Amino acid sequence: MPATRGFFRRRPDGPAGRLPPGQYDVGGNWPVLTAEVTPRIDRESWTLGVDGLVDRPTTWTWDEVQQLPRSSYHGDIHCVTTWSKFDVVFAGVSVDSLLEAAGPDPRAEFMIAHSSTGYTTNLPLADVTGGKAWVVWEYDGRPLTAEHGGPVRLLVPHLYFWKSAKWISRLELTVEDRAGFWERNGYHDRGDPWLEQRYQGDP
Ligand SMILES: Nc1nc2c(c(=O)[nH]1)N[C@H]1C(S)=C(S)[C@@H](COP(=O)(O)O)O[C@H]1N2
Ligand SMILES: [Mo]
Repeated sequence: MPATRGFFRRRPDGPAGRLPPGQYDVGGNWPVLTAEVTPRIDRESWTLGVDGLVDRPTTWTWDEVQQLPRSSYHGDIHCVTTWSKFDVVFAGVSVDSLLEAAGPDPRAEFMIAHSSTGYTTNLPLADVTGGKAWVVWEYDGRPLTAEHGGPVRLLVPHLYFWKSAKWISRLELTVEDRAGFWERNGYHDRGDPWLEQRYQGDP
């Protein structure tokens, strides 16, 4: 019986099974994808709020957020424009730590991440709890640069990277799923790269 053509074709995907469908390894580059003008935000005036359906709406200054337990991510990221980047290292604080302080209302099911620029993205709460999401200010041991969302961005690496809002200022917990910037423009509400949830209407 002839082997199925293509079955053993070598895939340029590095370690086996590491590249989600339709993605390629961008290697050492880190593309910048920004819809708005890059804002210049200084750490001294930056704050982060967690509000909406929480018991204790909380705001952290730069110094206060540094006091929270440090948490880091070492792994891969995947952009819907088809690049993936392996072995990135980010450090900051886990979203769990922020939510623990704010006390989510049991009715909350979604989180809207707001950038100070007006960019938003919606996420199921289940995708940002349980050690799956971070608020980060370091990349490879250095301060996150402005073009990549510095001083502070969201990081939700198991979903397409448009969910990782840059320049975040506010995390809002909600009952209803409210489409964010790219979601209103046709991108998927969840965005799991392994399920290829690129556009509204994908599985
Ligand atoms: N505020 C804001 N956050 C954003 C974006 C943006 O345009 N504005 N682009 C998103 C998209 S589509 C991607 S792929 C990543 C890109 O992050 P990078 O520029 O650091 O690679 O940021 C996401 N977060
Ligand atoms: Mo993206």
